[in-house]
Amino acid sequence: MIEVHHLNNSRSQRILWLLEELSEPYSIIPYARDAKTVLAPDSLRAVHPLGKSPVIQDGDVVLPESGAIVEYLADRYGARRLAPEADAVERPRYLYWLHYAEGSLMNPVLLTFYSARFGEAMAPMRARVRSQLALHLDFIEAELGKSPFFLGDSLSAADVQMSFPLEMSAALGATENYPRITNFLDRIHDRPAYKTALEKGGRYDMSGIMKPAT
Ligand SMILES: N[C@@H](CCC(=O)N[C@@H](CS)C(=O)NCC(=O)O)C(=O)O
Repeated sequence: MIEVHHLNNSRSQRILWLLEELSEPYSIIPYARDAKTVLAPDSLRAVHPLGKSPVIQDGDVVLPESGAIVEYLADRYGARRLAPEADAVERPRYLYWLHYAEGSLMNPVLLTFYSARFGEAMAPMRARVRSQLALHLDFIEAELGKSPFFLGDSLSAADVQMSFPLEMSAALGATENYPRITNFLDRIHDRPAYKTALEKGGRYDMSGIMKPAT
């Protein structure tokens, strides 16, 4: 059975959600963030040297990096329900969103997060960081005007991958003027698979890690 090394309030929540959408059995190995530093416990380094979550173990395969995990699970267990075939016309757009989430969007999201956590030290960067995040959110808002999900009319693994940076943006108070992004988040949060993943994964509240560092 697939094992998910799951850190609370983290990117691994979307892996649980994906596995629920796929109806694929899995077990959760839980890890708790340090209350003060919000970093993962050292025990996660025994699974992978970076000690970050998510990591999955599927037989002999130990796979970190959520984009790689989402792509692997959707291809291997999705029976093409959540990922287009390699030669499908939608495949390039699918790959784009899959990689964009961590490769581009998380960059201004994380810098905004660090601005909130490490206030004064980040102050000189704040205006640039805000405008970069707005650039991305404007773009995503326009894209969601073309179709309700990132790939069209139904959910794909790209939506799962995009969920975390958008949830984090919402927790940072950055999505209030973006009705389509807000509606996208409302719709995914309403899905039975999402709700089941939340029940299994435990508390998922981004505001908990947004507090200024002391
Ligand atoms: N790009 C990686 C990022 C992994 C990552 O930074 N995970 C965070 C959780 S959201 C983590 O493990 N943080 C705890 C720490 O850095 O100690 C991915 O998408 O999997």
